[in-house]
Amino acid sequence: MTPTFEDARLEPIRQKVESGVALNFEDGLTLYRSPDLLGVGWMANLVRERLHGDATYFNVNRHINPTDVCVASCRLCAFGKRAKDPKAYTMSLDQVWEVAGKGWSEAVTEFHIVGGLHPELTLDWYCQMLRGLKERFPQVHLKAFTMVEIGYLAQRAKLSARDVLQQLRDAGMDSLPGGGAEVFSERVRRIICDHKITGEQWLEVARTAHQLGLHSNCTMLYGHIETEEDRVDHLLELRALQAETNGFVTFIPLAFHPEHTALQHIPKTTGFADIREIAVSRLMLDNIPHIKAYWIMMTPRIAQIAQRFGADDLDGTVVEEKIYHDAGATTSQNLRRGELLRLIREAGREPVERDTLYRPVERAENTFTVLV
Ligand code: V47
Repeated sequence: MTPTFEDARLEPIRQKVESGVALNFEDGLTLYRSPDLLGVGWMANLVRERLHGDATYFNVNRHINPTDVCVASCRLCAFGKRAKDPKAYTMSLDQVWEVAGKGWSEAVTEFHIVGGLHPELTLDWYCQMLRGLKERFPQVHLKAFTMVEIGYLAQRAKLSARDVLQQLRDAGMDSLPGGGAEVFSERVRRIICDHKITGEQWLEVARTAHQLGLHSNCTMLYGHIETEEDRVDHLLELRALQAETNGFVTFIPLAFHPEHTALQHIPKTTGFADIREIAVSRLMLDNIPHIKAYWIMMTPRIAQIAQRFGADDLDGTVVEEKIYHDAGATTSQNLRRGELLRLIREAGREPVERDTLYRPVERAENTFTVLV
């Protein structure tokens, strides 16, 4: 049954959504500005169910952050530290491999590996790290390094991003996470992350990775100094690259957490804004298969509701998350598998455990099989 929307401006958008026509810049702004969250969410849910039915995906993963030493000093970040900071840490290769082994009882299918832009760790060090992980955990998918880390490694090694990606892939990198995209607007980047690669460079590294056959995720950091126009532009840039490469698997909207950052005067996002962001991204990114409600960032409560507003993925068990917790996230550092199942079933969705590339995973005790 089609409801009557409170906001009549949504009607022409509904017609486009129902007939599968891509939404434009103006539509994006209308979706951001309409107070009719239920109307926006109804359309996003339609697209979500068209693509995935009742399935909500999750995975059992572990985050590994080998170092928080970072040359970039981004205002948005509470994680990165200067090398001289007494609180900074850098793991040895043995420590990375040891940390990876903790939590093995849950039989993780993915290591999500990201870290600071360390001025001394070499490309060879990272390749050894990957090879060591593959030797010890051959079944585990290595989703590693943001486009920003790839750009920095290329600059330091005086190689092209393509060469760096190829060396890392040969050493065991299976795909790339979506971080570091922030908002592509130059004006915004100058203020929140002026030492990072530009938006254009982020997209170029992603293009190259996809051309090499590597899949990646993509993100947008919202709720700081960006405008609604900046957000729509960002989503449209991602959609355009996806039309070219088809390499993005999942989009993850990331709410800015201001605590302990240089932007701590900015208020936190609200539940309304977080849910709207999920819905608008589902509607604008019609060619990206999955929209993730990252519970660490949104809280399990909001992530659960997001399953009825466009999201089809809750990420995973995420053992030991650091980036959001350094920025004041109050969520637990991990969710057991059983708790994720409850969040999904209670929302009337069907839990599907997946691997990184969304192949279903079947479990027996502490082992798993990826069904191909
Ligand atoms: O790159 C950093 C953002 C990202 C803050 O690909 C912050 O599956 C909010 O990319 N407040 C890391 N955000 C997280 C990320 C991610 C998470 C889950 C899944 C995937 C995936 C990727 O978090 C960073 C940056 O964009 N970030 N500091 C902060 N204070």
